[in-house]
Amino acid sequence: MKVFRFRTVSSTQDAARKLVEKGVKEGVVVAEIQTSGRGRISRKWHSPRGGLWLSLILRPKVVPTYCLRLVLISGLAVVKAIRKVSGLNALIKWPNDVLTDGRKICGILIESETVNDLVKYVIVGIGINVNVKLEDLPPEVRAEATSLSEKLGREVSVEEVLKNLLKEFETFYKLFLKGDTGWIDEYRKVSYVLGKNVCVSSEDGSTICGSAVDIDEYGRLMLKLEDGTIKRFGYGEVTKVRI
Ligand code: BT5
Repeated sequence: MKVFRFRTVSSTQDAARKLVEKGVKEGVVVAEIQTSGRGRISRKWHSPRGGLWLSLILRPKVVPTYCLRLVLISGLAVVKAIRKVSGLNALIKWPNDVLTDGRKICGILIESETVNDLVKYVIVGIGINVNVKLEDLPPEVRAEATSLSEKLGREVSVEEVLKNLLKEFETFYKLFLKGDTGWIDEYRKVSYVLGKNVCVSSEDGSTICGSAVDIDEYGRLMLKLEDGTIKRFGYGEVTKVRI
């Protein structure tokens, strides 16, 4: 994948979109600093120097339902890359956070455009706190976040993380394009939520709690509710996790 490098951008998502408009088919945008990094539903993603801030430009010929799988394979690629370069026990908090020791070390954001029910392009944004100093994050974020350098007590090569991440991603992306869901087994093993009692908050403000029993073939989180019924979530935020 071709790498487009920038020092400072508003958001690598915006830079990627501009490249898409110029006709770039596939590639990865990497920046050292983002001045307006974003998370889901207009949340801020703090992106000081030291992090790996990137956006993948992809053009899979799929229906939008499959985009959730892309979020999940991206998380899996991040987990494998982090484990490889640091040995840390990274886990995925469905759908888009990667945690170490319960603290957020990476967030993933997917943005796409659809034409006639087919995805025209997808931009997968991945932010990893590689050498981010926690004092460079606002206090309320710092309390729940960590970075590789913070955990290891030494700096880690951002390039090394990038190289491993792209390698892992390409392997899973090939499976994704073939419709092969063999990666789900691997995903289950590194899930932070499966087997636990969790609550999922949705954008409409509702929160539903239950036991996280599995991930289905579309990447949806399956909760077993108190009355025994199974509810599937394609979107949402896991707010409470109890063993
Ligand atoms: C996410 O949203 O976690 C998606 C983050 C995606 C960031 C990447 S960086 C490259 C690309 N370009 C962008 O502009 N974005 C993508 P969400 O699940 O909504 O979580 C957002 C929340 O994470 C915030 O409200 C904070 O609480 C927390 N947060 C913000 N910055 C953080 C950081 N650097 N480390 C850990 N947590 C952070």
